[in-house]
Order: sequence, then structure tokens, then C-alpha cells
Amino acid sequence: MDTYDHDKIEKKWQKRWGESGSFRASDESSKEKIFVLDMFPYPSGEGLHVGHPKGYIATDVYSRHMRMRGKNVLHPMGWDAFGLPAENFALKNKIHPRIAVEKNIENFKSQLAHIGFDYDWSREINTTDPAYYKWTQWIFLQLYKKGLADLRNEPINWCPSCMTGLANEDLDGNACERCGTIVEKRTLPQWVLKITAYADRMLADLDSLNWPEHIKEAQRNWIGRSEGAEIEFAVSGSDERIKVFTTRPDTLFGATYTVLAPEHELVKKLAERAENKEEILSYVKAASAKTEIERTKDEKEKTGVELRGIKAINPANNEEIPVFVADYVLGGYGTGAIMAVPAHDERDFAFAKKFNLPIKEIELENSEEIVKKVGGKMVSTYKIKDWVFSRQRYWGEPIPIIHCEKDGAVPVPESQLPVMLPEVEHYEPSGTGESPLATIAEWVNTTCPTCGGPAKRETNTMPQWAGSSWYYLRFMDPKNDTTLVSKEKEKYWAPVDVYVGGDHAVRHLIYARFWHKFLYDIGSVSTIEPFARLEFLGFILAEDGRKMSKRYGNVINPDDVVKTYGADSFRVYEMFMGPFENTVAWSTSSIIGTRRFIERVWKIGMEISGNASASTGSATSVTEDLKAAEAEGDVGRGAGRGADTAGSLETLLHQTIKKVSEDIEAFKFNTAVSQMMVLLNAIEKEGSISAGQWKTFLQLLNPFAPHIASELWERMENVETIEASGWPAFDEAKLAGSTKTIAVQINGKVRGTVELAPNASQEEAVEAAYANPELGKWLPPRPLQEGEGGVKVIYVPGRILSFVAV
Ligand code: ANZ
Repeated sequence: MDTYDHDKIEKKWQKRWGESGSFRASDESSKEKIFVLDMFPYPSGEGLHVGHPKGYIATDVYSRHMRMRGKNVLHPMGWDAFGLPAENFALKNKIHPRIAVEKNIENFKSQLAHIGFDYDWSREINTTDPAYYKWTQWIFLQLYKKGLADLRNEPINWCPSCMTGLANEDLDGNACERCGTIVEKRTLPQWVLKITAYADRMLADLDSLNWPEHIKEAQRNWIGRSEGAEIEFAVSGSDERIKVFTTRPDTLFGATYTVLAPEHELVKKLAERAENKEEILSYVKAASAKTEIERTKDEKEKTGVELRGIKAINPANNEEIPVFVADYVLGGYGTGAIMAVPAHDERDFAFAKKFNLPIKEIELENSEEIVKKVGGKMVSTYKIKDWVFSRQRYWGEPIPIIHCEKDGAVPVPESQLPVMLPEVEHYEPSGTGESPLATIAEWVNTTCPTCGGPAKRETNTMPQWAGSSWYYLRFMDPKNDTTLVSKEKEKYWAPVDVYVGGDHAVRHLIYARFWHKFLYDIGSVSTIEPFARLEFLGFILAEDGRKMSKRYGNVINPDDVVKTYGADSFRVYEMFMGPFENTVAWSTSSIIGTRRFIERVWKIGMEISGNASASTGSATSVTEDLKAAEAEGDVGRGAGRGADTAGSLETLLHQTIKKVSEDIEAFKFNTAVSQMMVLLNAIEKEGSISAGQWKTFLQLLNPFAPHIASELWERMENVETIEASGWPAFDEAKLAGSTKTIAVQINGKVRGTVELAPNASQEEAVEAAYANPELGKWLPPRPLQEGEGGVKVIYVPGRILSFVAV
């Protein structure tokens, strides 16, 4: 018998798939389309660790399965290669980012190739390719033309280590998400995209999406719509008015003072007339050094300064009330001013106690009536901020704007796109608030497209999230140089049917939805949402339970795993580790278990394909007469067996077809694998299987372990490839009556059930229990330690499975 040489088999099939082009998606097909997409990676210098491919394996299983079902599948891959991570890597290693990215992509591709993915490489894209970023720039121009891109001069988050401005989405609390440095506020001229204009639609359309609820909830919270009212308080003896935002207009009678945020424009004006100008201004200065998080912490002692001599008038009762500046009110939310109701609001209460302000108990009013009566209006306000879009860094798409003294900011004519990122020697950030591009005079100095006079190019670049906000569209039509995506191709392929990734609930997934809706409005796309279904990817931790990182020296490289155990064992293992959305630690002993499973498949496959040269010592003895039986149309009943046992294998086979099909569709890969393991056990126990049944088993296995499945299939002298052979269908009539639901007890309590054949072995029963996600948290850790100090397993077939700690 040929021994199982994974290296030889896997190389053979990877080569064949590459040459055949059989994974190319066709733009003109009468078949139903399926667009399956991974969040594309940025090609980091460290390469892939075993955590990265988990999602890629899942989409590969899904797309191979769909292709076998006769769908026209688009499963592409590309590179998100602009932005801080790539640039910081380049700076650290003293290598130009363009070169670093090229090298890293090459490395990633070779790592991916060894795992046997079915990508359509003819559609590969790279966000740093001018032919790609031409269209990123084009989208910016359309936003600008529709008034959704503004040049503003406001305080923004500034990372002193990365030396660039950042958007709120780039922060982790009050630190730069990239490097962990606490951000500061800096006022810089910068481009801002009006994402807030889309906030309501982004909220409303969440309901239409087949996404995990926790991601939708994270988006709702990030958008953070509050319904309330804007009410104006006149300032005594002047024309000034303090406009407050309140979600509780019904408490207006209880407002005993007002508070302005330190950033509020009225503070400086009113300070001029106040008795304590210096005190006010020094408070404002001190507040500007604090972060929003520090300022709004509940437990923080409230601080503030009264604007002495200034009074506001409560429009409900015309009472004069004091005006404060205090940093617990934020400049960037609502109107940056509040009416304080100490009797109903905890923060106001704490402040009133400290400053000895009246706390007035009141009867509540009807909100709408009172708002009307005092001339206010009902409004919505949002936590989400417009998208700060300028980065003072080299490695990004140049913003296609030209500044002219006479004509102001002028868009680069579309015919002149792309605005190429110039090659430079020095791309280090300057730290001055200007991009390194500002030092390249020959690039900066240009002529104004409107008046032809001397003008300067915008030198800021776009943030790293720009290119990834629309890349999925480009896969539909990657080579088009006249439009971003052709209407026909977009109509055929959109939307992305299944999108897989983790960790981007509020960054990429917010930005991409915003751009998509904008592109819908200008007629570039036909769907209102980009990603119909989203599957959240749970991460893989290192064997020690920590994050895999060079820093901890616990990184496992997939190249080594594939070399030792083979790509098929690796793929099956990652799908078997646990529910797809769970975070699970890597376990070398468990991958040895999947490797054994694959070896057992090989052994049976060898015997069936008639290559057995000697007794294998296994219980399986499939012989030539099986093939003969198949030839005679006797498929489905193993020769040499009683009708009963043959029947029960057939039943299990049909149950497996059903379960594997449904589980792949539902992204429950772990239970699909365990079902195949149960079937394999039964095949071994049975001692024989018909060739037809075996072929069905290989078809089911193929999405998970395509190399071995293809090889064994070919050895059965099939003319067509396993991919072309189709996906098996189950026969409803053959499913029935053969399994029993039995209770699973853990330490005396029933925690769930499993479906088992009446003659299932204890091993199969335990396997089935571990495959049930609901039981996962109650079951003892694997590998199962039976006996003293471990657990006792009691199994009564058809009745009960019980685990007791001993
Ligand atoms: C009076 C009042 C009475 C309030 C009451 C609350 C309870 P959300 O739900 O988060 O939108 N507020 C308004 N603008 C603010 C700002 N810039 N900085 C800090 N606080 C601000 O919160 C809205 C409430 O937070 C508003 O309603 C306002 O206080 C405060 F019993 O007005 B309220």
C-alpha cells in the first residue's frame, strides 16, 4: 500500500489547481452566483501565524462546497497594503514601504499556497497599486463634489508617536490603536468626511442584515443616536443665547444652572464680561490638556468655574440661573452646552453638591409640549463623529486636491487620476503637522486646474481605511480602467453573500457601509448594503492561552504545521477546534488527532481503490467485489454483509450528508467534521463499505481536506474531478428512525442531548457530546482523562451518557 505522503499529494494537487484555472469565477454564467469574501489582510512583515488562516479555511470550505453544488463562486484575495502598519514596519526595518510591501506579499502568497486555497488569483488586487487607488481617489472626488468632504480646522486626535492626526475609530479608549500612545488634541487643517449625514440610514439598514447581533449592537452604540431637544437659554442683558441639548426636556423646570464645555465658543466671549476672566481662561487651558475619557469618568471629582456676573434665563420660568464652564461637558457632543438638573442627573447632582447649587425637586412636564412652549425643537444627535480623513504620513493615497490662492481647494480633474504617490528617499513623518510629501517641491508645485496659475498639491494622504472601504467591489471587475466597477458585473455579483472576519465591528465595517451607501446614491452600485451576511471569526490563541505574538515567543507558523502534519490535517483541525465564532487555544496534541483521522481515511481509501498489497491489520476489508457490486448497480449495500448492518451504514451516510451540508451552510464546521468522524468510525467497525458510499464520503470530505479527497477520488479511476462530480444529496426516506436522542449528564445534571445511532460506541457518544456547542462549557477539558483525578464516563447505548468527576 502507498503510505500517506501528504507533501507529495498536496504539492501535486496545488499545482494542478493552479494550472487548471478551475477556480476562476465567470462573469457570464447562467449559474447562481455566490460571492464569498475574507476581510483581506495587510501583508505584515511577520507573515501568517496559524490564527490568520482560520477564516480563509472557512471561506474555502464554503466556496468549494458551493462550487460542488453547481454555483458560480467568486472567492478572491487581495492586499490592504497602505497605512500606518505597513509604514511603521518599513521605518523600523529601514526599508522603503513599497519594497517592504512587495516582499511581504510574496511571503504571504507562498504561505497561503501551501494550505491549498481555491482563490481566483486572476482577480488579485492591491490597494497600493495606482490602477487601484485611482478609484479610491475618484470616490473622494465624488464625495467632495456632493459636499461630503470638507476642509476643516478643528482640534483632532494627534498621536505624538505616529505623528499624525487620527479619527475616533483609530483610538482604543484614549490611546492610538496602533502604538498605544495616549493621543493629544491638535488643531490642524484637515479633510473630514461627513459620515454623520448617513448615520440614520446606517442605523435603520442594520435591521436588514444577516449579521451577528453583537456586531450590530456595537454599530448602534458607535453611531449612538440620542433623541432629545435643543433649547435656548438667553444670557441676561445681552443677545447671546446658550443652546443646550437635552434628552430630558421634561425636567426643564428643575434646571438650576447651565454649563458650557471648555471648548464652547461662547466661553471666551462671555469671559470678557465676567468678573473672573483670568480664572475662567486658565481653567479652559487646563482642560485642554485632559482627554475626554479622563474628563467624563463617573468617579472623577467634578471641577468647574462659574462665569461670575453672567446669568442665563431658564425659559420655562424666567428665573436667572448661574453659568459655569466645566469639563464634564464635552465640546464635541450635542451643542457642547447643557442645562443642569441636579435632582434628576447624577453628574449634575455631584457638581451641585460641590458648588452648593440649588437642587430643585419638580413635577415633570410633557416633553413635547414644553419644548414647543419654550421655542425649542426636537432633534437627534449622534456619538459618531465625522471621519477625520487626513494623515500626515507618506504611505497612503494622495488626496486629489490642488490648493490655489485664487480658487481655493480645487479638485484634480478626473482625467488626471491617479495622482501618483511620488517616490521619495525620506518618508519619515515630520512631526510638524505636515506630511513628508510637503518637502518634495517638484511634486507639490503645480498649476491650478481652474485658472492655470501656480498652485500647490494637497500633501496629506488618506487613512489606512480608505482602500478597504470599497475593495470588495473591485473584485467584481478588477481590471476595468474606465469605471470603478461595470454596471453589469456589479449587478451580477453584488452583494457579497458571505463576509468573514473579526475585530472590525466599528472601523472597517462602519466606513465600508458609509461609502457603499454613498456609491448607491450616485448610482455606482445597485444594493443598499455591501455585505448581506457576516460571519464573525473567533481568534486562535497560542498554546499558553495568550495572544500569539513574537513578543511572547509563542507564535506557531502554519508553514511548520503544514510541513509536519499536512495541509489537510491543518485545515480539518482548524475547523474542528470549536464553534467558529469562539476564541480557542491552539493544541498540538489535538492536531495529531486530526492527522490520525486523515491517515485512517487514507488507509480505507487505499484498500477501496484496490491498491492494498498486504493486510493492513485494520478491521476494514474492502475488496474488488465491492467494485464489482457497484458496477452491477449494487451501490449502497456492501457485499458480504447482512442487509441490516449495511442498512445502518447507509442511514448514517445519509444523516451525514444532511448534517455536513447544513452545517457548512451555517458555518458550524466543527460539528460537520465530528459527524464525518462518526461516519468513519462506523465504516471501520462495519469492516466494509461500497465504492459508491465511499465516493460520497470523499465528496463530503473534499471541502475540508481537498488534497486527500481529490487523490483518493482519482485513484478510484474516475474520469471527472471530484469538484465536477457534484455534491451528494440525501434521501429523506433513509434518514428516519435510526438515531435516538439521548441525555447527557454532567456531574449529575442533564446539560443537553446528543443524536446517536442505537449501536453507537462510547467513543462516538463522547465525540458527539464534544461536538455539541451547548455542552462545551460543562464538559471536562480535552484530552479526556478517564479514571482517578479525572472523570468517569458512563454510557448506556440508547439511554444516557454521563460524565462524573472522580
Ligand atoms: C438635562 C438632563 C436631565 C439630562 C436628566 C439627563 C438627565 P445621551 O443620552 O448620552 O445623549 N449632555 C448633553 N450634551 C452633553 C455634552 N456635550 N457633554 C456632556 N453631557 C451632555 O445624554 C444626553 C444628556 O447628557 C443630556 O440630557 C444632557 O443632560 C447631557 F435628568 O439634560 B441632560
